[in-house]
Amino acid sequence: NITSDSFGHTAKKARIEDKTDYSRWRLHDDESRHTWQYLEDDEAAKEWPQTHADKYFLGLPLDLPDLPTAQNPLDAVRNGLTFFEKLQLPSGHWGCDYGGPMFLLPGTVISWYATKTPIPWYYATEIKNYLFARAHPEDGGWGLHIEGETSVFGTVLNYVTLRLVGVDADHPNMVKARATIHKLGGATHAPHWAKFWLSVLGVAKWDIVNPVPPELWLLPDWVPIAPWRWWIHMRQVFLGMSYLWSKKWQAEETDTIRSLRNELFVEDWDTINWAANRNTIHPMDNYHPKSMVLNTINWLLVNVWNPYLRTNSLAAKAEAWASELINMEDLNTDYADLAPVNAAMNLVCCYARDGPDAYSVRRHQERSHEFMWVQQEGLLCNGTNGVQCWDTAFAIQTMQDAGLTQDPRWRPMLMKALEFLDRQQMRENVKDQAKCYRQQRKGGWAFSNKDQGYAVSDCVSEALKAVIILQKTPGFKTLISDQRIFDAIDTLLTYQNPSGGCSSYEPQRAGTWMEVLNAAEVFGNIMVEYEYPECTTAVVTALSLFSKHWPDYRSKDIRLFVDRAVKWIKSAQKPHGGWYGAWGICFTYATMFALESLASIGETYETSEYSKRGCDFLLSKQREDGGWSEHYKACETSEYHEHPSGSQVVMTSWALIGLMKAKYPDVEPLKRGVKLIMERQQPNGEWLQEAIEGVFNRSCMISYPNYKFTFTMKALGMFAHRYPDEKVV
Ligand code: LAN
Repeated sequence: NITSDSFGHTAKKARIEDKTDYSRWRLHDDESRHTWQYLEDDEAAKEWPQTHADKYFLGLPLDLPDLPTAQNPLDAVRNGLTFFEKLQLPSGHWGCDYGGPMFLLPGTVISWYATKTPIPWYYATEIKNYLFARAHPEDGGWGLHIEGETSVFGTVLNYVTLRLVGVDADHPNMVKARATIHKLGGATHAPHWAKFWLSVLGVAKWDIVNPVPPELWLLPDWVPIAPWRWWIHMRQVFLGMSYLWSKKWQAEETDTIRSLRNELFVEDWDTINWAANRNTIHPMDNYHPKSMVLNTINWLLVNVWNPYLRTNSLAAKAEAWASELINMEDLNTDYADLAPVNAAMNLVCCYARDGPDAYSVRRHQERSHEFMWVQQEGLLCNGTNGVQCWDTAFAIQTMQDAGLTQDPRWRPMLMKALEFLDRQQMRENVKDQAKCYRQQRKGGWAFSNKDQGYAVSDCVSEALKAVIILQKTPGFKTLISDQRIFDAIDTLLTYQNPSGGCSSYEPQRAGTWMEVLNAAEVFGNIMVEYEYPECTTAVVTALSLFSKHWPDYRSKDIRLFVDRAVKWIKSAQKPHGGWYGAWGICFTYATMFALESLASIGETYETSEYSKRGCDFLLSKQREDGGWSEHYKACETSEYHEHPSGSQVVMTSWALIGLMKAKYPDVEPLKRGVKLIMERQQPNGEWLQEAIEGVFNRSCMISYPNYKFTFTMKALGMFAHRYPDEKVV
């Protein structure tokens, strides 16, 4: 029955309902490959009951009994763990909604539509519900991320998404959103990536897209701007984009696409001068205006290179090499791909290249479901295929900080977590690593899971620390041999930059001047790797912990590495005493890490000027109620901003952890923070979701829902451990 599919294109009207029955959703955990299943069949639903985790993620009542009121911080940790334990998934890890960015679901839905990937009515329905719930009440628009102000990027792409899944153009919410799009100047004012997706759909013409020439992939490796030197996310996005741009590939025209041409523009579609609008952009979307250099290059590409110099055979050669690189990315990840952005593009590339019935297309389609997540508002697209290794590593470390790893009460939970990390370690480098420009990864861990397979300096470090902690705790098996731990160390030691600092996926391959080629407009700092206090600290602390247990293995390399890394940390301190955070909001997050780095070489509040200034910075931001409350604006502006809604538990925990790492001597401010965290704990042991926690590329926020458990418990646990006799309540 074709009417039950949304994207067969033969169906007249796709099925879409008011809502789905939330008691039918189940999260399927296949060794950390997450897919949400909707059990329409009553028998099947009875045989597979909802777990606490399912209900929690879906926002359904858990009906858990109240726990005895915590009398001290350690009791609060135990209560928190009693709750958090229920969220551990069958394969041993923790997962969660990893939403926030508002451009991921559109990319995925457009890629499904363009490749005629059917989606069931319950997907269409909950995508609609999620986007309606997230539209800004005043203007019906969407921003770059869930807390961001309305932008053309967010509003155009999410409007298109709603129309594709079957929402009528005359639905009141759509009328309102459309008015906002028109007020902002229409879709001609959208940034590069939106123009790209609209052209793939055929809602815009390719002439409106600034050039994405695959020929760049043909540049010899020594050329300073060669794409292999770019930040991995940018070059993987550029890859698929360049292939489709070169082909000027377009989806089959449908009624909806024809209608969108009339809905999204202020001008009459047939009269739009596409090429003249390549650089049109609304100020709201122009976080990183294009450089003069890039504008000049684009002009030359459009007016000289493309019409006069670009031969068919050169284009074909470039497309062929791009296609091979796409293939390598797909095969190295079993079509999971680095993140949902390049996964969506690669799906369309495979469809264009291999045809609708190809295995490559089918496998992409299957794996795209692993990015989807259902929560109380509806269905969204996660930033990656999950947070598995990352959040599990923090959960384990929290137990250590609270001194609870030996408590038999938590043994089964921790054992399962350790077994998970054991199975998720990447035992080999990727095939033909050098050819596809990949970084060594043997012995490492990914942020999500080993299917995705990209080692990240801090993900390797946090997981390694977690493994060492448990394997050195009496009562735990040694699952990961010394040799496998040495493999992780060898890989970690490749991550240092000449400055001493560490970046994320790879050491830097070019200078930050490459940012002049940043064409995305909506993001900052995307073109190359930077050094990050977060990543640098994670590596420093992992190496230090390792050296305590294996003092002889590469001891000189490690000493040198740590020494240079901490020197870099010092050099990155801002005049106000804090550090800028790239992956969490913002100064509070990074200052916590930097203080830990300093402490790892014995520099603390009383012995080090750097540490003292870091602590003073944090203390100067403590609020009346004892908490901290940095706002995401800090990431955009590089200046501390207070959150208008007041103290946040995660932020408060980060500040407390930093202060305690630095051995800040006065217990009073710490007690006030601890008290706030304890007061916010619910009778069943949980903490409620507050403001968004994470960030990338300076402008886009992303949710880390498990932080309200792992970091709160870490702060409370550390406090309990250090001040066992202090009375807080
Ligand atoms: C992530 C998620 C995890 C994050 C940490 C481990 C927390 C960080 O310390 C290092 C960088 C890393 C791995 C990271 C990099 C960028 C990611 C993958 C993300 C923020 C999640 C989503 C984001 C990705 C770039 C989203 C797609 C957007 C593009 C601009 C391509």
